[in-house]
Amino acid sequence: MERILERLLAGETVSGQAISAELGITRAAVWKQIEQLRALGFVIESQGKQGYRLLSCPDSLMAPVIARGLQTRWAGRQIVYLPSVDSTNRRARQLAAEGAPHGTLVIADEQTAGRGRRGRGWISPAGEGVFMSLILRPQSHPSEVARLSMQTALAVALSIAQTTGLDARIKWPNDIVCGGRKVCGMLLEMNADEQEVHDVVAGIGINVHQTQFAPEIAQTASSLDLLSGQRVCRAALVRAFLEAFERTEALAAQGALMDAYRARSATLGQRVQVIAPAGSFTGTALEVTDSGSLIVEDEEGQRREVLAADVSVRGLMGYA
Ligand code: BT5
Repeated sequence: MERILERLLAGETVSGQAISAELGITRAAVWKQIEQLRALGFVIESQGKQGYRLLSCPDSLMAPVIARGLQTRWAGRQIVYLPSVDSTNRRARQLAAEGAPHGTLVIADEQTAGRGRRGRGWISPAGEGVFMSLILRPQSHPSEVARLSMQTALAVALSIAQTTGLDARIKWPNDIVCGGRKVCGMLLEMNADEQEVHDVVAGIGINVHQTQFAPEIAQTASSLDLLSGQRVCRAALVRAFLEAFERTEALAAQGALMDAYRARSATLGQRVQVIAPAGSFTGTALEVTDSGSLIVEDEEGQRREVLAADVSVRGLMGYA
């Protein structure tokens, strides 16, 4: 179906006969796939002998729709689209273990067991969000992987801002907030030994079309449609993310990543409450270190290093 869609997206009228010859399938099979695309919301005109022509696309995440006009060198050059999956991170880790190349994107319309950090879940209703995992094969030592987490967060914030006009900000360590609400969570998982990183899977869940939320997140979550007052195109958002990710790599190479990150941070420079198993304290968030931890100056003027794994950080003005 993706091959036919690719041909139709090229904008030409394609004859059933040409497709059947090209793909080595019968004309009846071509017709069946055209019907399947129509059932997914693609409006396809039949022009008798001349063939088929695509008139309009639904809000689809199928690979050829995302790939149309994508301006990247490596990010998302291979896209694995799944209508439904348990977790794109789990699937991406499997594909990475099987040798999937750097930049492969795994994306789904629905997750049945979306994962958050530390055994928490990510609510992933069908057709309402973007659930994706980017496979990265960095040439770096495990200690440098924190940089990828900053790059991912910055790229998501930039792509949301570009696509919707919203002031998307990074809430350390792994959320994107708009208007004080969580619209995105990220989960980076790494496969490494002491010397070498084999691969990193950057998992990203973005709330796009939701108008209702489960009670446990109703006070903290929102969606891009609700906040922007427009229907956001998911494929355009994904393209913007992939393009922004490559830009963040250039920023990192120029030593300019931290400044760009700081400019998009909801946390740095703010008064925060650090909630840790060893006790809570309030202070001012000063910086994120190269290893990804947060430096907070407490009430006594002491600089304290806060590791992402152990704590929850809340702004004093509510969730963000
Ligand atoms: C995260 O964890 O925020 C990371 C979420 C990563 C999800 C992506 S989707 C694609 C990829 N494949 C996966 O399986 N995962 C990644 P954490 O900081 O632990 O936050 C989880 C908490 O956020 C939950 O316990 C809920 O309270 C809340 N939550 C769950 N679903 C949400 C949603 N859709 N919107 C806002 N908050 C949500």
